[in-house]
Amino acid sequence: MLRRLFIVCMVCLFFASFACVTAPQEAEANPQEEQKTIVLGFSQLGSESAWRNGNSRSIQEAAERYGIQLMFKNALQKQENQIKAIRSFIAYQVDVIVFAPIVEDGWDNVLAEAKEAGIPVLLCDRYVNVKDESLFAGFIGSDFVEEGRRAAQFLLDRTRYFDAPVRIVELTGTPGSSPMQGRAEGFRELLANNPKYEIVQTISGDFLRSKGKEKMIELLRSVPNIDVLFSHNDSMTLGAIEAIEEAGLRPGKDIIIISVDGEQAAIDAIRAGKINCVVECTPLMGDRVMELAILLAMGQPIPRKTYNIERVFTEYDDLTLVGERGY
Ligand code: GZL
Repeated sequence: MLRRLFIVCMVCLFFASFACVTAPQEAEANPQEEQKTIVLGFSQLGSESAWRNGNSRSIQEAAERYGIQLMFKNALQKQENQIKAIRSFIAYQVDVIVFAPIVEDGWDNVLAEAKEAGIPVLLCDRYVNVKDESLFAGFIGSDFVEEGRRAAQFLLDRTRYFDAPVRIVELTGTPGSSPMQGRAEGFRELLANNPKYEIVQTISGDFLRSKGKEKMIELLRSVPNIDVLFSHNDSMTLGAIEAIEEAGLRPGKDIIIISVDGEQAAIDAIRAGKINCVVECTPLMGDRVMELAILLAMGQPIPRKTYNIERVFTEYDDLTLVGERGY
């Protein structure tokens, strides 16, 4: 029996060697055969922040590096534009659809159309809330709940010796978006059992610098004795800092400021003593998006969730070690 098995293996090896010998000739026989280029449809939600613009650049530059044909559509903050873009990708029969959903709800129908068309979908940056999670192949981005926890942990450490109450105001991101919901949840989770901390007012700045300033002016007028600002992104934080200074207060000293993202201007503001902590949320995930998209185009499975590796920047760090942020 063993002898027969040995012979079978040798025969297979023999024919395999011919295959190896003929393969290059076969390849030369079809020099005209085009290497198929992957076509990727990307729906970007808008241009609301330095983070978003950095994310768009990262996607576009990575597609170039990976030789992927990119159809890039900017929805200018409107979900209906993202749905139209996804439908156009389906009509064009792209190989893969990637999108950053502006909010979590409202995607079931268009994702069912993509599934019907046999086009895999990768979520980039933000998550969706759909009945059937088979409508998308996976997600790459940040753990927003963990980002909220990291913000709260800094606050607990920074105000350990503060007397009660520590009065907090919160500038939140786009209502219904996964970063807004996750950051708020994680922040509250760590403060829940500590009555010293009061979230006195929470108001949406929609991730926009202009709205961050506008809402901080309102908070300064309506909320007495603010001790802490927790802001869901650096753009709103930078707007809020303007409002705090125009009110004659010192950001980072009279009001402790905790932000999220890690854009260059925010790191510079820590160095200037105007922000106390920035929880990193990187937009620079283009290469990893392309690698996942190539696997999907090849019909390969990908992880359901791929998280970016991120850190926390604080006023206690040696920020001379932090290079150019790239966004
Ligand atoms: C987070 C991302 C958020 C950023 C904001 O992954 O979706 O949107 O925190 C951006 O700066 O506008």
